[in-house]
Amino acid sequence: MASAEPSVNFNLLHRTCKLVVVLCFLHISVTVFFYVRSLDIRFAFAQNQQSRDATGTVGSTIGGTRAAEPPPEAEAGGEAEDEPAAGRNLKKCPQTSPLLVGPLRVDFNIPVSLDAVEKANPRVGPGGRYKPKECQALQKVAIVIPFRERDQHLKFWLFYLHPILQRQQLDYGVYVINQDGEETFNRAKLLNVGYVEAMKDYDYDCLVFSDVDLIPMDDRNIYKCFSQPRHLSVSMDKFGFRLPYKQYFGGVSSMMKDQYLSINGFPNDYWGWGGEDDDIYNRLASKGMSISRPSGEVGKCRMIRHERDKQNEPNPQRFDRIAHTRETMSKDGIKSLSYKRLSKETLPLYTKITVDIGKP
Ligand code: UDH
Ligand code: NGS
Repeated sequence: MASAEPSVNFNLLHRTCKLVVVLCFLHISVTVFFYVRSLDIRFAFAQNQQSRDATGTVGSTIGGTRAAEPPPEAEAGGEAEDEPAAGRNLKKCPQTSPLLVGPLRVDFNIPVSLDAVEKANPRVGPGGRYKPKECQALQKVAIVIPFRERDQHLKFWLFYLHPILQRQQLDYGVYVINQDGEETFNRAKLLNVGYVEAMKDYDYDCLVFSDVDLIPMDDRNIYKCFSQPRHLSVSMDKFGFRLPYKQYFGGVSSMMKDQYLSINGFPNDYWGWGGEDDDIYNRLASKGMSISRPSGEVGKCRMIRHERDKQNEPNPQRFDRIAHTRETMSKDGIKSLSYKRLSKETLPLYTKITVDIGKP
């Protein structure tokens, strides 16, 4: 008996020590894992706020100033007129931009000021216009945002999207279509106005329609047009990074000018929330078009959380209307659009067009 006791104690001690070593190992592994992951995220975040030229030179724009940059006026981005890029003997940009960085961190808890966004994007010209100086962009893209009283969301949109769009080597302009007054909101009609107003500025061949509160989480999700209409916001955080239903066409979408015109644009008669995106889907389907989409991985995006806006209650007529798209689409659309433009402001990061679009 006397000789058994120390051996029991020793076994116990030995097991306890083993357990402590295993726990320490686990603790260190978890710490290292999260540390490495945070480095990844920080790196991706930094990348999003950088723009690179075609030679691969990186100019950091965090916090504003950029080293060794030519002054903004020497850049091609600010030109409002259709300057012949071919005349400058520029080669076409490649199908896949070499400047893309892939997944991005998107965080809405950081302070963003328009001044800082402006400083961080010196190549973006008045009205939110840009075109690459290193090559001739493959498409001229008008980005149209329906808008009313979402200034905080717009700041985030500009902060995240300008660096992304430049890395995508697009020739683009940003159009914020601001609904004047207090009447019920009408998203699709504002998008039609955006089409008309953007075309007055430049010979755009592609339209991207984006809600102001949606930010892509991967710059490989190219804000351009494809041989079929494109749905870009396919994998939203609020839907658990899934498509809510197969026909869903809301959030961010793109269409070539001729695709848009072939469906008579969008309906003007959806006042309030819901259904207008389903009507657009019905229009496209009725003309035999299909929807092109990026993969779920590339199409990930975040929505800025918000409450329902004033004067944008669910539209009780929406179900009836989407049941009759085929009958109504030839009468209600871009051909029958009427509105009054109240102002056009060519601001440093976007063009703001304020309109009276009437009421239901
Ligand atoms: N929009 C405005 N101002 C408005 C209403 C809409 O700018 O007053 C624009 C904006 O670009 C927005 C888009 O129209 O991203 C789509 O409108 P929405 O915000 O009504 O659509 P969403 O599906 O929200 O984002 C629906 C209400 C969610 C309520 C959630 C309550 N927790
Ligand atoms: C559908 C709406 C769409 C809307 C989608 C997602 O039910 O307009 O939900 O809405 N269609 C109808 O109501 C007929 S969301 O969850 O983003 O608010 O886009």
